[in-house]
Amino acid sequence: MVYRIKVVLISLALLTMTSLSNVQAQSDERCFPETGFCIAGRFREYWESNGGLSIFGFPITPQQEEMVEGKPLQVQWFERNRFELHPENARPYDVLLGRLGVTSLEIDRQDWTAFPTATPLPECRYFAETQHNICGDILTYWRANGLEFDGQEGKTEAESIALFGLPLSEILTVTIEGQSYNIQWFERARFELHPENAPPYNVLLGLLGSHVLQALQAICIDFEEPPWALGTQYGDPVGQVPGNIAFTSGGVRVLVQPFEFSGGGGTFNYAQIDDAPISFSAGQSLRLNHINVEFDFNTIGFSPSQVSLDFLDLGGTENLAVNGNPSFIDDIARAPSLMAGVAVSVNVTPIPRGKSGTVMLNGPIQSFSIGGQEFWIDHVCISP
Ligand SMILES: [Ca+2]
Ligand SMILES: [Ca+2]
Ligand SMILES: [Ca+2]
Repeated sequence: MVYRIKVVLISLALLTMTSLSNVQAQSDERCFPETGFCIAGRFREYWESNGGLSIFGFPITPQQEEMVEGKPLQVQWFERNRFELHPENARPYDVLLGRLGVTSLEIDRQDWTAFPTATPLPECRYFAETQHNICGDILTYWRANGLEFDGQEGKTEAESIALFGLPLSEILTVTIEGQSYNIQWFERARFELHPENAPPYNVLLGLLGSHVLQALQAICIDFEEPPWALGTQYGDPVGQVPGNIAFTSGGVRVLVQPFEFSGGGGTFNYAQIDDAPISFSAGQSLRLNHINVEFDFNTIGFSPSQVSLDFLDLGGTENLAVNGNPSFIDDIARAPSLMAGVAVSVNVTPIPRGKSGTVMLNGPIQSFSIGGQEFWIDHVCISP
């Protein structure tokens, strides 16, 4: 996982350099100060003739070569989708869109085939292929937009399907960044209902391109073999002292540090690659037993704006520090919501004997450290 992501990061850096020289050669480019990227050539024509900003969003990368299913392709990412250039295909199939609804659900570890299916509802369009309806304002928006294939005014159903794909869910109520929304998943889009807005802004498309690109650029540390052997220890039992580097992964240096008690005083025991007694993430994890681990991002080549991790807490107290700003919290669930200018949110699921959950940090993060006693962490993901 880490290896693949490093390759993507390196290739993005190289391609950014290549594309700068390409940009100067393009005469038909249209640039967007909002993101600092430009569109040109066939991608510009496609973006402009098939819905533009509301459908695809701003460009968030240059046009660049990327490996797609083992083949080098010209690709450009937008806030809401990804364009691939296929010059071997006749128009309009020389530009293909990513299936970012499906990819986004995979990244969020949601199985769309497990969403509740439905029978046909009155005044809705029902797709037997996926057993879902499209209704109301979403149906109006879905029908009004599409890829312009036939040159005739208006959108045929085939044109709408080519742009959005088939529905993968009924309308679902979900929480996005603390707000509750009614949404519906399609193969290439997430429709969001905004009844507070006047049409056509009462239906908005989710920023799936941004979400998927951020996940691809993330460095995730999962504590799996290789390189981590079950039972590997760090800290006092292997002769390490506070400030020693336990390991480096994806350029992230991870140091061992003393655990501190709420009432003062500290201890320096051990961390261990472990099979947690209760499943909470996937595979092996890192057990923290009276020790802190500090993740240092000063050598990874970008400054993270988001860090997330899974945890299992079966007792004792926790420490959490962000950018060197410590908090000797009794319980990870009571972490302050703001630390050193970084928003901290902790999602908790009660389980027998304790709790599991996720910690999410959003803001400029140079480092963070975390520790506990009967405390495990896994799937530490660091995103630009
Ligand atoms: Ca048409
Ligand atoms: Ca793991
Ligand atoms: Ca605890």
